[in-house]
Amino acid sequence: MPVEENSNSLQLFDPQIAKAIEDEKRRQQDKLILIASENCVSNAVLQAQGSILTNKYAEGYPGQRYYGGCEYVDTIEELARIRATDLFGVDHANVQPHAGALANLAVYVAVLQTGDSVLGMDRAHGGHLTHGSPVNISGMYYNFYSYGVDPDSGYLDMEEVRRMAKKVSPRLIVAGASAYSREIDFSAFHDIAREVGAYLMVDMAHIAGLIAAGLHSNPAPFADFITSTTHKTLRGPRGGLILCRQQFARAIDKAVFPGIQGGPLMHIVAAKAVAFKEADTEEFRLYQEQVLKNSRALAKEMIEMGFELLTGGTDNHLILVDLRSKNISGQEAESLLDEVGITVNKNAVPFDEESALVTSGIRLGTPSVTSRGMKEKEMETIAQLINDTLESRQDPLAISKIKRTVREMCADHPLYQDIIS
Ligand code: DSN
Repeated sequence: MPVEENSNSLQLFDPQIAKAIEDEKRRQQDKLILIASENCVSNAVLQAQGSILTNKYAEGYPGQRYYGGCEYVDTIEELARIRATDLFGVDHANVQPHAGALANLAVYVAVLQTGDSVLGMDRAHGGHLTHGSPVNISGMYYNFYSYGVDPDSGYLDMEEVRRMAKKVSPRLIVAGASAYSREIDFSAFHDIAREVGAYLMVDMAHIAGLIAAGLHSNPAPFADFITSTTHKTLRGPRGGLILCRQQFARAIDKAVFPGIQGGPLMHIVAAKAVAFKEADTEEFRLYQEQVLKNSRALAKEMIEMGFELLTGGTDNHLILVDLRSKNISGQEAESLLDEVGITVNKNAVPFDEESALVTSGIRLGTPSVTSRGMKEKEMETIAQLINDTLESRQDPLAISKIKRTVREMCADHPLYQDIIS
């Protein structure tokens, strides 16, 4: 059978996978996705990502490949690199990392020796798995120490960062978080790194879209290395990105390939290029402004409903809710909320006494619902629905009513035009 004929018939050839994709599409349409690291991409990004570029091997870099026939993928990768460097104002971009975790690993491989000291944010305080968790390769191969947030305010404690940096003399300091709702002071991190003679890496994965839109300070003037994913606030395809000063370009490129990866995923690189182009538009800037407005509106309403938020609010796209005063675990809240159609993730709060699988908090983010066109009014309703769900968990009638309201809100804000509710 000609490949085209075969590949046009997913439904006929593999109905199980076709059905699972349709079911997932329906799930995304019918639920309010408040997972702070998720978003929904444009049709242009989807088109590039689902293209025939998946057929091409292109180990190496534009102009220096290990395979023939790379003239068009060279164009694509060059466009992606130029757009990324222009967007964030940096010298060099490597657009090949398959994921944020691999972008981080590539920086470690480029600048560290096994056993070197590194200072990163405590995962239990909002840091990331790849910032030195003992179960991750970062924590296994390097000697990670951690800094955390102030126990009273919940804000990053820069004096603690300085104290730790002086104590452990790290070769690298990692700034950036996956569950921290306040602006990060990259200039202060830079000063501390210089004081102790360390490199500074900023993992901007969560806030990359806000930075691209000029709504969060840009780490470019301060960091030696910037890593990111491309699929969170940046709203591109699932993947990673490294930005750096020119002096580190060669070391970073070598660390990505042949250091830790083989062939790049050229369909993803093309989709990244599309996303960088989208991020350079006025429409994207307005979208990010709305992400922030929505996050603040959600925070305000949650506080009015009696929820405790870490740091008492937010400067970015996410909020962290401490559920200890509500007498419910993060795990139970996640499951109850998903049941009514509100998808969140349980999240440890700083100084949490529960295990990582139970936790005392939930993390809520606004990128995905904002991509669907929801605004402050909908955020107020969502806060009310979250409160009602947790308060009425024993009341099947109230729960049915909440489910109906969620469905109606989702139907009013279609995810993609071809999904008709
Ligand atoms: N797992 C992502 C998050 O949810 O924040 C980070 O990689």
